[in-house]
Amino acid sequence: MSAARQDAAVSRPAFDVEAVRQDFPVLHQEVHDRPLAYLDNAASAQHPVQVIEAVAEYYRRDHANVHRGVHQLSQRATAAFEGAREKVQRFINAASEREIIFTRGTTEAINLVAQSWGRANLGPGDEIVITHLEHHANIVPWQMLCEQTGARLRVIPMTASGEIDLEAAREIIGSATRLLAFGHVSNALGTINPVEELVGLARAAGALVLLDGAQGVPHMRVDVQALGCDFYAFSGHKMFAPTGIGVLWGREELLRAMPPWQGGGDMILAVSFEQTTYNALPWKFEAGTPHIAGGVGLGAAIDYLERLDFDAAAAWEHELLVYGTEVLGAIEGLKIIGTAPRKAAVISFVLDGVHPHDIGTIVDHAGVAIRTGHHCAMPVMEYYGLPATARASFAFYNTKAEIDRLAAALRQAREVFA
Ligand code: 7TS
Repeated sequence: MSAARQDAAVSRPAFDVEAVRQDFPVLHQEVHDRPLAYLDNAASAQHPVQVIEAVAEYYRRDHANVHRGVHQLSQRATAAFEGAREKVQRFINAASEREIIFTRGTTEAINLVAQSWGRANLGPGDEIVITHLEHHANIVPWQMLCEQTGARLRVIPMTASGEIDLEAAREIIGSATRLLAFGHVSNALGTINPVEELVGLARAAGALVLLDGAQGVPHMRVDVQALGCDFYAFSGHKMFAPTGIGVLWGREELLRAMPPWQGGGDMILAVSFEQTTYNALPWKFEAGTPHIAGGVGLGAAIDYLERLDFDAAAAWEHELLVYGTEVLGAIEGLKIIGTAPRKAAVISFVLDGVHPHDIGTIVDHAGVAIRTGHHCAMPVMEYYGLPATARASFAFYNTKAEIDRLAAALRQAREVFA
């Protein structure tokens, strides 16, 4: 969220977190006889009852295969699934619903671009540029593509605060760069990356830009046209929708020119053994029966977010970040990893003398769910010389009391291992 937007949000009425929590049934339970504090939202967020009900209603009443039946149920399922596509289009301000490709998630969306656009367009002498901060989903598909095409992968280094080194970016992005791919927000550290500057560098070099938006969409309003990128990938399950559904947005003229990457039903207009004619956008990239209920759930999640005061929710998340940084930072022996000035509500940390996995187990016994490990960003861990970190990641339904409980459990962990 931009500073201006945050300022605007501050003047709004306070965010009613207790009311919002009532929408999320999963939060109201005990684990290990303690109330659950769910602080692992960067891995996967929870679902409001509105999403759960929309999916249940779809299965109770409307389920059939899409795009093929003239019967009532198939028509309803198609309307619900295609309706969700329109909601996504409006939510991210895409120019048309033809630009919204449903995928299994961010990972599949990035692989689609690598295998379709990449294989058709790259060869020896071409460079793909990523950054040191990437999730494995924005590293490995490009390594595979480089092996297949002879293109070269280059990596913009990071700085000690967990930011992309822009000086180095200026040197690395150049006339050989065909694609710059980077995360909107780092999942391991929470850094909000400088999209405008990086898009500017790529544009000046004549390169395309893919943004991995897995951690962007849940935390800030995304307008793909304003961002100026060419592809934007994200996952439903990090934005309160089901797993197994995600989105690749791409500029229509690019998608139109790209070959399909998987063949099968639904992605064709006509098939004979001599020749196949592919379907129009977006179905050209959606071979096989899609995750219809997931699409319905994603649409319901967007409806939910649009009814919520999203700016107030984002301001609350920011308040949680500031509070958590203060409270956790005050714990003796605790070091926060990732201290960029612009961060989403993610706090990665290590605790002197306690392995992150032990931290995870101890806080779990206090009812607090956090993630520990390399967060599928092994190069980031390697940069800091760490095998793993513990990571608390907040959603707008989290509270300061939950952060206090995490802090208390961490103090206890220190004592146990002292
Ligand atoms: N990119 C980023 C920035 C991510 O955070 C993740 C998942 C992905 C890509 C892959 O998304 P998927 O839905 O296709 O799996 N990140 C995490 C995480 O931080 N902890 O668990 C999954």
